[in-house]
Amino acid sequence: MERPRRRNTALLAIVAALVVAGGCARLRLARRLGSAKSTAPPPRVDDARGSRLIVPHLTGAIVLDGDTDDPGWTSSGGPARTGPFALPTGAPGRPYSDARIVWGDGHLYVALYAADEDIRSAVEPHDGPLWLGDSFRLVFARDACERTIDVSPTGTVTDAVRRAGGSFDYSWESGAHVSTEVDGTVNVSSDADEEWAVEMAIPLDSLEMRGEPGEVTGFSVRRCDTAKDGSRTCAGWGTGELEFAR
Ligand SMILES: [Ca+2]
Ligand SMILES: [Ca+2]
Ligand SMILES: [Ca+2]
Repeated sequence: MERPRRRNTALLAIVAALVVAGGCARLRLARRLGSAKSTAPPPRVDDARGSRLIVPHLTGAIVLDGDTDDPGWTSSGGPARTGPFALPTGAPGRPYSDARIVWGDGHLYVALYAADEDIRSAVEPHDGPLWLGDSFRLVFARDACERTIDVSPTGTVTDAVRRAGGSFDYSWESGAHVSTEVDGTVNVSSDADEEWAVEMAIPLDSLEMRGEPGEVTGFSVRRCDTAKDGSRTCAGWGTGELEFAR
């Protein structure tokens, strides 16, 4: 019997980026002027420089439909690849996950893949605690600002920013366009699922990036999974850096 296949496309409005970008910019300006509080904790930025992914520029079109058969993903010189996500011990994560990344047209394009025999998605609204279910988390760290984007199998996004190690501000909006494809039945554990995937485009403006060759951002990506027996595993790539190919 053919497995049910479901696609969910959630296009999120590109809003409010300038408000938050201004916040980080203000912090940098304050530091230049010597008025930033010296008691602020050090930022969690680029604390491990051992791994750097060189991210190629887009070489073809990408349509956000959950499938990664677009020229932008498949053409020669194709995307940067994290390879299989690993556990904190360095051992390969199970179930398998990986990420592919390219940049261009003012966006960072990310394809996320998750093998999963029991897909569980937190039934939460935008900016809710998606990490209670299966989910990916992308973290971008630049200029004392850490931006996190969580995405669920059903394409819901929770995004937040924190400055200089402070608390997360969920009013920040990444403006990420997200499409997912699910091969299985979400939140039905009585059958065997296969996988889910995310295709997303993150406006570089919202990451305070200009979209120029040689630009670098701190980056990590993690996927947490709840298995059929209820056990929980998180595996990922980074903390490392992304560098836009020159
Ligand atoms: Ca596609
Ligand atoms: Ca799962
Ligand atoms: Ca948000």
